Amino acid sequence: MENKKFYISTAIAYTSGKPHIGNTYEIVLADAIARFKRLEGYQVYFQTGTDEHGEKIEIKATEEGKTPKEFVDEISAEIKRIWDIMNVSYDKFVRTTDDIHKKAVQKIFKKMYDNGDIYLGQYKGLYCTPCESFWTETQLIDGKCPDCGREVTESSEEAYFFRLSKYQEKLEKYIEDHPDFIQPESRKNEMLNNFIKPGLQDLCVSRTSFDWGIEVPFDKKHVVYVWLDALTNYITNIGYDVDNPSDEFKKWWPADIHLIGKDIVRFHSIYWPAFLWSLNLELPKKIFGHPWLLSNNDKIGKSRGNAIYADDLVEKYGVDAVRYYLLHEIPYANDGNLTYELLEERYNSDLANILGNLVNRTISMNKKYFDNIVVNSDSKEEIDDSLINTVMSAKEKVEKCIDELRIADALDHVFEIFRRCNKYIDETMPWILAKDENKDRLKKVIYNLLESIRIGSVLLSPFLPETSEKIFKELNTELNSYDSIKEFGKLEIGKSLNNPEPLFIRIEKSAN
Ligand code: ME8
Repeated sequence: MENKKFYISTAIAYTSGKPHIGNTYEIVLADAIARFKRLEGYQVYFQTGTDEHGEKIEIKATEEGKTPKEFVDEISAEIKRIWDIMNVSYDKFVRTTDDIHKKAVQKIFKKMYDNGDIYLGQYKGLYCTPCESFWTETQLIDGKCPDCGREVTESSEEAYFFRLSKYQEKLEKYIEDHPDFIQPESRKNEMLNNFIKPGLQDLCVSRTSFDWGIEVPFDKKHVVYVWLDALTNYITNIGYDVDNPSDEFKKWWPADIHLIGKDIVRFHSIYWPAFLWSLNLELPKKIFGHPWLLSNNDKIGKSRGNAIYADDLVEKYGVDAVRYYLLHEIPYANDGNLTYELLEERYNSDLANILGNLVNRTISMNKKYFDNIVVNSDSKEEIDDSLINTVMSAKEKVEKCIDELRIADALDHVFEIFRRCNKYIDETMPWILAKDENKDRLKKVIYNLLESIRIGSVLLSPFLPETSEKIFKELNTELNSYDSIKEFGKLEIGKSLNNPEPLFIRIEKSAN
């Protein structure tokens, strides 16, 4: 297990503005997976970052009276700040304006030109500036850009083209032979039926109409198309070099998962495989196009004015409450919804009631009955087995859900432990045991609860790391590894617990 590696990446966010809660969802989702894999003992490499070139950014910078570099420096720093606020454990935060990336992209472009996959031609088409995409007449919807619904303009320019058409059959076969390559399945079918099977045209991979991009090394009036620039981030930043790929590259590539939003599956499952084949490289193992987060059931847009930002939510509710909502409320394949009201409902019902109360009540009872010392006894009843069964079967269920990328379900299985504990308190009624001076039974019941909370907190740690940390501190234990939850009953007897502190204080009424 020690040598097993796991490379997970997110999309690199456009530095066109502050990331909204939808963009933030992706990074938190990736973080939970990365943390879980680390907990399981994998060597993990988790890469994220920013996508900084293109006409749209050049225009925005000019509007703000800044150079493109000044502009992207600010926004990239802001994106990183938000990822950090969300407690995201990335290993590398990459930028497409980094020298190492730019040089590697130039070499990649040259290699594709030398091997005949890139050639010079003439581009005529309908161009959508905000999306940086050329469209054909048939792709338009009501004469407008099919992605954003805005006007497109007729454009013609000398351009380099990538022979995408050459890879059509290979791609179709690959996707059909590797049913797990694109997930969820609905996205795979969409790619095959709507895009690949109808035919792939060669792709325009250079622009001359603006400057803010990576120069084509042998023809300086061209800059490299942003998607060729952006997609290669997954290899350039782990040391890919066309002549001499580094050991780091050999170690990590192919990536295990590219986690991206549903809108950019097309770029990752069509362009990216073809680019990689052109370089004679393996494909990533999986591309997962997650659904979107809506705000009040409407698409969130940086430009729509309905954006909710993670830092505002964290300030109000705390980082783990926001992580919980994002991880729990967005289903595997359908869009999720966010409102302040829903968030507060979840906060109160799950975090304050089910988890917070349980921990507080249990540690308080231990304080009251046993002076904060962990005790145990030989008492044993059927009800104990039922609790222990639920607790001990959770791990396998969580693992399976994580592997299937069903993160919301995984988190639900963790909460099954806490729910079962609450039920166990109702069933065993420790206060009656105390009143009846049934000390042996009381010791067992409280011990079982403390140990179940510890095991639950280990499984919870990839999702809500800060909360788990607090619980371990209250339990005064360092038993937080995956190994430590293989058996029930490891929590050390005789130790003194710390005083309980409320983990989540109920929200009475929203000010929003
Ligand atoms: O697409 N809910 O960058 P980006 C969930 N630079 N996810 C959302 C979302 C929402 N409401 N809105 C956007 C780009 N996303 C490119 C990527 S990768 C080589 C280049 C997701 O800043 C979106 O699907 O527009 C994408 O995966 C990520 O946020 C960044 O979006």
